[in-house]
Amino acid sequence: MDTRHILITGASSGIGKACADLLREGNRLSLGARRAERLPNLGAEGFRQELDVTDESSVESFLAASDAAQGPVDVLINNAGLARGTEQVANADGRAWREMIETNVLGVLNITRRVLPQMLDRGRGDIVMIGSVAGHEPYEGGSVYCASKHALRSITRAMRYEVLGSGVRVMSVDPGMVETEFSIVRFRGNEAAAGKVYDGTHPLSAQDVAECVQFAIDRPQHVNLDCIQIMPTDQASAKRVHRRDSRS
Ligand code: NDP
Ligand code: 8X3
Repeated sequence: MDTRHILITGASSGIGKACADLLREGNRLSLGARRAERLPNLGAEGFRQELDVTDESSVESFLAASDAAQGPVDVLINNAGLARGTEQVANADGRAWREMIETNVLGVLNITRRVLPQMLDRGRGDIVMIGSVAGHEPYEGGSVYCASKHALRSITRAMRYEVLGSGVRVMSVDPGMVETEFSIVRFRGNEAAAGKVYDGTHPLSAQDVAECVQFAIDRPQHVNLDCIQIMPTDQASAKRVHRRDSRS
């Protein structure tokens, strides 16, 4: 088989789902998320199964089944992630802190640790992290989400050093504001508050980000796109956003 086996975490929504839609043609996909019923149906060509990246036994059973169905992973897209809440440290919720660290940091490590050894043995493989502008600059009300994405950036860099000379590529796509379910999750289901994030501005679409992922993994083997930072034209930093007709 000369098609690639691409594993996408968090493929039930947003950027992960857009990656699945864009990359399904000509590749063998494995898709995971907790809401398995929302994973795109790829028919006989693809593999999909419930996956909770924070749960080591879920990661283990997902990878055992996807390996049996599709063979070793050629490309791992570490996309599953979330922000929960906008509270400042003085009045934040410790469960939300744990959820963000367990998903955005430990979740990525759980799955990467299982996939990377096979890539090293085979002398090839791509790992793409979905980072964030929040991994480059902290902002108030986002201390732990930003810390999780800063941690991810450090892990990505350290891994780049660790795999140097092996043929494995480690890349990161770090977007600014993307209109997905991200803000609905962050505002705990309050769709009105989530909608205000995008009021009067033109955010990125999930497909804009997926296209960067596709570009990165389609470069020739000797090219490693270490970090692609992508922002809406209307956004110059995490909190500096141009709004035309803000209703907020
Ligand atoms: P969405 O909320 O639309 O998608 C998040 C995805 O992550 C869902 O498919 C969700 O699936 C999955 N997920 C969350 N927790 C887990 C878990 N424990 N195990 C497996 N899957 C999980 O948001 P986005 O598409 O925007 O977010 C994708 C990534 O992009 C995240 O890492 C986010 O931090 C990052 N990002 C987003 C930006 C934005 O503005 N939207 C900007 C910069 C980065 P399910 O709930 O079914 O498990
Ligand atoms: C999501 C983008 O600006 O909300 O990572 O941190 S932001």
